[in-house]
Amino acid sequence: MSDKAEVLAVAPLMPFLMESLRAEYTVHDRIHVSDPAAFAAVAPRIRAVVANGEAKVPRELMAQLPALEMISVFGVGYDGVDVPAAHERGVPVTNTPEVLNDDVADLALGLLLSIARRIPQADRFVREGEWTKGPFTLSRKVTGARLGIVGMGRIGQAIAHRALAFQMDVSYTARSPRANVPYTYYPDAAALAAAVDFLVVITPGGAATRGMIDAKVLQALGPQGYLVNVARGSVVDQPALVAALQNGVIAGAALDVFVDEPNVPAELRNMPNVVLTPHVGSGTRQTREAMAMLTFNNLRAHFAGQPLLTPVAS
Ligand code: 8YV
Repeated sequence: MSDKAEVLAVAPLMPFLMESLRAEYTVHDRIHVSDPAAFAAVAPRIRAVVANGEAKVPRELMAQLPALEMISVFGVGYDGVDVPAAHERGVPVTNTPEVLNDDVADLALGLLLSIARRIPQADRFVREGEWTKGPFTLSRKVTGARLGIVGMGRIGQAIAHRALAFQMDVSYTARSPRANVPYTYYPDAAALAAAVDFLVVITPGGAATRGMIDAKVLQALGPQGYLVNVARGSVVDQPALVAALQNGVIAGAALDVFVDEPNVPAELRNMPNVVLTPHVGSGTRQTREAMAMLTFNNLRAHFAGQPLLTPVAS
């Protein structure tokens, strides 16, 4: 038998990450789902789990892995991992912070511009020959508008920096005001929504933020307001959002994340005042390669007995 450490991949991983992993480890690719009998045979030997930002690593899965030593997440978000359960057993969890800040912030601004200026709709208008029949409808000015950011972590701050170039008036909500940022703080999402034209959501997923952007927040955002979500689908009450869009409670939404990815409700797909992207916030070649490297280097550090590069705190 090979002396390579055995690793379980619980999510589809980028080919370049898979290649590096296979060079150093014996990788079992999602066999816990596809082949329970094979999984039962190898489970006692699995020493590490590799996940992505969306994958579930519940306590029950960890309980089947008595030799588990670490969990390396390809993504900054780790809301699918039961971190307390891992830490109880002394199993560290790592993620890929920082390397994707620019891309996610770029996409947030791209989505904001897309929904305000109706860029995808304008593209369809030209392609479908509508221009020859008359002019495109007027859109919403971005420069100088009021931007509210839900979550003022590293990516929230990168979004704010970009918005300043558009002379936007930036405010935010977070669990508590941040000493190092110059923007106006609101204690909750509803108060923030009432004060802005664009509400951008970039807060971690998980139990603490589930359904945070609810009917009340959307009501506060109002009929001239736009929602942009580049965080997690779970942060927005999706049925409430559909109803708000259908009833003109808000003007529009641009969404990169959804509750049950890759399934997107037909109502959202059919609405004209919505822009949709398939969870591609970090989806550039450069950033995904950097994320893969960090995911891999965390594993490597662990197996070499060295300090982890980016462990998740308890
Ligand atoms: C995903 C993400 O990990 O970093 C995160 O939290 O949501 C993404 O970068 C990526 O889509 C891989 O699945």
